[in-house]
Order: sequence, then C-alpha cells, then structure tokens
Amino acid sequence: NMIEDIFNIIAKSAPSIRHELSTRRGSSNTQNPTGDSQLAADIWADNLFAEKILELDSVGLYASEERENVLTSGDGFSVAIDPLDGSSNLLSNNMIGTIVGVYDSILPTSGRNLIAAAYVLYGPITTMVTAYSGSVNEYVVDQGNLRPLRKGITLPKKPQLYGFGGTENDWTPKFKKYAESIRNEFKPRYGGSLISDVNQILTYGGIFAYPALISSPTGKLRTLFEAHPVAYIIETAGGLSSNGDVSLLDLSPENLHDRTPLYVGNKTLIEELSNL
Ligand code: AHM
Ligand code: MG
Repeated sequence: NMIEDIFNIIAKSAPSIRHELSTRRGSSNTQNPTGDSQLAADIWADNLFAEKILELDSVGLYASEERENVLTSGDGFSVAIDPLDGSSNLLSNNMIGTIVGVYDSILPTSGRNLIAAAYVLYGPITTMVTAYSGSVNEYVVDQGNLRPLRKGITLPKKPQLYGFGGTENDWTPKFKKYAESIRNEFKPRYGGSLISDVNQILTYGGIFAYPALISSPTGKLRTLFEAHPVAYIIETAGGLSSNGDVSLLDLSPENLHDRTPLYVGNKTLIEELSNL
C-alpha cells in the first residue's frame, strides 16, 4: 500500500531524528519562508525527509515548512511536511513532532484533497498517529517499526483540556470572551508544540486553538503544513476543526506558506466558538 509506504518511511526516520537532535539544537542563523528562525535541526530534518520521501515512486512532489519552493520527481502524491514542529521546544527539552499531509493534487490545494495525514510525537516515548481511510490509529515507533497501540481512536466524549496560543492582549475581543467561558470548565495545558498539544486533545478531549491575533489576523500556524493535516486527523477522529468560520479542510491557500487561525477539538466546543 502506497500510503503505508509513506508512513513507514517517516517511522523509519524517527530514530535518527531523535538521535541527532542533541547535537543540532543551535541556531542556523537563517529564517524559514514564514520568518521563523531556523535551528540546525530544522534544516537537517527537512533534508533527510526530502531525500527519503522523494525516493518513493508513489510520491511526485515534496513541500516543507522549511523551504520556499516544492521539489518534484515526476507523477504521484504530494507530501507536505513540517519536519520539526515546535522546534523552539528543543532548547528547553520539551516535546516536538513531525507533521505530514499526503495530497492527491499538486500544492497548494484544498484540504479536501488530503488522502492521509500523520504525525510523530517525540515524547517520553516516540509515537505516531495516522489517519487514513476513515480511521485514526496510534503506534509506538519501536526502532523505526510501527507497533499498534490504539486502533480506531475517537475523541473522548467528555472534554477535559484547553490550550490557547498567543498572548492574551493580542487576542480579539471575541476570542477573549470565548476563552473566559472555557477557562471555568476545563484544565489549561499548553506545551508550545502543536503536535503535543493536539495529541493531548485526542487523548483527553477538549480544544486547542492558535487564534487570529490582533497583530496577525491569520494567526501563526501554516495551512498546508500544520492546519490541514491536524484538521484531517481530528475530524477523522470525530472532532471538528475551524478557522473561525469554516472547516480548516475547506481552506485552499493561495500560497504554499499561507497561515490560518486554527481551532480544533470536540464538536460541541468548536460549534460554540463558531456560533459566537
Ligand atoms: P514551528 O513548527 O516552526 O516550530 O512553529 C509552530 C509552533 C507550533 O508547534 C505551536 O503550536 C506554536 O508554534 C507555538 O507558538 P508560540 O511560541 O507562540 O506559543
Ligand atoms: Mg510547526
């Protein structure tokens, strides 16, 4: 199966990523196309994935948060990747991840053209979560091999957590009001890497948001590399995603590195937000 081949290549790369991180935490004195400063590890991981993924016959296009333009190698699926998500967490030794979206179209394109998505979480243990063909599964990555942990994951019915990015005085009045109501009911958990924050929503239920900011109306996170794959996983697990208006999967970014406000989690919580 061509999709499983892509998942397996990502899993196979996880042990070397973990191994190399300790020596690549320094700055590379460069910026990525959205203006984040890059660490040596960001560039190294991007090159590793580009090489491994384009070797697959089934993949024809590789796009990454860490490079301006796509790489192509003929016909096939398009893979969009955030090689090291939350890399600012490397210095403080908090969690980071790798995010992958597999599209049946050239990029950029609508999230409706995703046919699979996955992420690796480099936590106390390395896990991988995949969404494909209607189901979300979690694996332990054991020496590069995928060992099933949980099959057919759905969001817990009773939400427990919330995590909101950005500083409060940069939030819009509408989002501040929403945050007030959520805070009284649920526990705060914000880790600063999208993947760890989303994985705990998938595990305990709740809402994660990186909202529209006054200083940045499109928020921080990138549509193709972060929002689409996360939305695909959360929606496949029975949750909802939104940019404040429509599902993140309905967004068709004009440019590869466009950003979007991001709200994902339990259906009831995302609906409340959209009805404000
Ligand atoms: P990165 O992929 O370049 O590391 O940046 C994205 C990260 C997300 O993982 C996380 O949700 C967000 O940026 C955290 O931002 P902040 O530092 O503003 O809390
Ligand atoms: Mg990221």
